[in-house]
Amino acid sequence: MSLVRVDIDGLLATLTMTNQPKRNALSEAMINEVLAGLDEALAAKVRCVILRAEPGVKIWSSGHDIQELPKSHRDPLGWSDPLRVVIRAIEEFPAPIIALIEGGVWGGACEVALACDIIVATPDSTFAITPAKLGVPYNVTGLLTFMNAASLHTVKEMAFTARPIDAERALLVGLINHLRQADEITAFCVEMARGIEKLAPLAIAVMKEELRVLASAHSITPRMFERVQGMRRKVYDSTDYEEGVKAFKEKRPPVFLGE
Ligand code: YXS
Repeated sequence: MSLVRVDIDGLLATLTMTNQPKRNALSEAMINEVLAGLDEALAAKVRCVILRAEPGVKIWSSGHDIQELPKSHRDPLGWSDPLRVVIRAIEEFPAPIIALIEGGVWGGACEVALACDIIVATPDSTFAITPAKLGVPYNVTGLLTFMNAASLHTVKEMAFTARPIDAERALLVGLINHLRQADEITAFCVEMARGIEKLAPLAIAVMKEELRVLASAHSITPRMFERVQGMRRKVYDSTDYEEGVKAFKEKRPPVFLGE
């Protein structure tokens, strides 16, 4: 069964995540289909992509597939982790990607949505940064995605409380571009895409890459990076990390002991 439907209509590609039984959890298989969809869109020389779930869903995506997180003693968000790969693919795709959001967006899926270029959401959408719920030491470039999408205080509140924020608050803090009702959001996003199609694709592609380079331009010395990586290792080696993943699998609240 395919996990992502790809529809190419002229210069617009729509990628629809279709694994509602697992709440569109970002498994390696799901991510590989998103990557294949982006490759198909690139080959078709599309000028805009819409990334969405099926209309009317309650959950856009429940984030990284927790069943695929390493049990312990291995970075859960290393360079080649599928979530990291798809974030980079979205950021480097040479045309705008519109995230059409309905329902809850959780954890790594929140980063996927925010890595897109334009975010349009329905009023029932929510956005949650969830590492603290699982004991996951989020990675530096992942946190930078969030920092580029909202103020530091907003990111800290979302990360330290792990509580979802609603679409109205997300619009207020600049996390999303537009709020649209469920019965008009698709037409709104398609209309925006059709407008982008009429503009100069080379100019847009180079501005997208310039903005990516500028947004990622933060000085961090090798010593600082190694120090942070060492701190992260203590977390993914911790019993708290193991407890977070285990509690989810056992469908119970985690008990974190800070060790
Ligand atoms: O019991 P079955 O086999 O039907 O499977 C259930 C869930 O286990 C499964 N599922 C997931 N499987 C793997 N990874 C997930 N992230 C995930 N989410 C859900 O899907 C089936 C239906 O789920 P259920 O019964 O809970 O649905 P619901 O409608 O009652 O609740 C939907 C959610 C999204 C509120 C609930 O599933 C949930 O809280 N999921 C986890 C959300 C979350 O914490 N995501 C963060 C994943 S870790 C991540 O993204 C990063 C590493 S980090 O944490 O650092 O941000």
